[in-house]
Amino acid sequence: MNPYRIDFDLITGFCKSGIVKPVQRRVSNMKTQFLDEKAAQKAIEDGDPILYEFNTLLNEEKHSALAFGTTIIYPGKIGDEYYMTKGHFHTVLDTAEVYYCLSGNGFMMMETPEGEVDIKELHPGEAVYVPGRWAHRSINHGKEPFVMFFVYPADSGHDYGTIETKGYRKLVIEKDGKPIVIDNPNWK
Ligand code: M6P
Ligand code: ZN
Repeated sequence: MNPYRIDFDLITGFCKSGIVKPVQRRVSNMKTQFLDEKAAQKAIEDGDPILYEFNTLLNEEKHSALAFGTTIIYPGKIGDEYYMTKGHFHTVLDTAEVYYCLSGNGFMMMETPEGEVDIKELHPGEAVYVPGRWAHRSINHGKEPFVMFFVYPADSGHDYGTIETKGYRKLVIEKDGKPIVIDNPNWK
């Protein structure tokens, strides 16, 4: 392809020129992922809020290319659990990803198939390197949208099935006004 230029806002993460349209994910798109399924059902009935949006600014989808874009996770909770992304492994498991926090703050929750778990908090100006083999989910425990720029090898692919079936080993919930990490009682 030819060299390519695209704009995005450094605070909101959206493409101001409108060339790229965001993809939105709502509670109904990941109902079974929340600990409190009744609270998830109620949120769906009460208007099915958008949990997060992402802008794929480019995905050339060929080996040796890069895909990049922005993710916006809104503030809020389902029960005591913060709004978060579905999370995924890469289909080509050993492919990495970089996330750079533009605004807001939140966590990157990561785990390997072998059961190692790591969580990194991100503030504006901080980046996290997610090595190959680590599943990754973004969680907004703040009061503002949590906005990140991401880049990964374009042929990595998204494996959602593993997380949908097994869940994450750890969850982040709010207790006494603060985020805490707990074992996921529904993990299979
Ligand atoms: C990040 C990137 C995207 C991903 C998006 C939404 O921005 O990793 O590739 O699609 O998050 O997360 P998920 O795919 O887990 O819903
Ligand atoms: Zn990824």
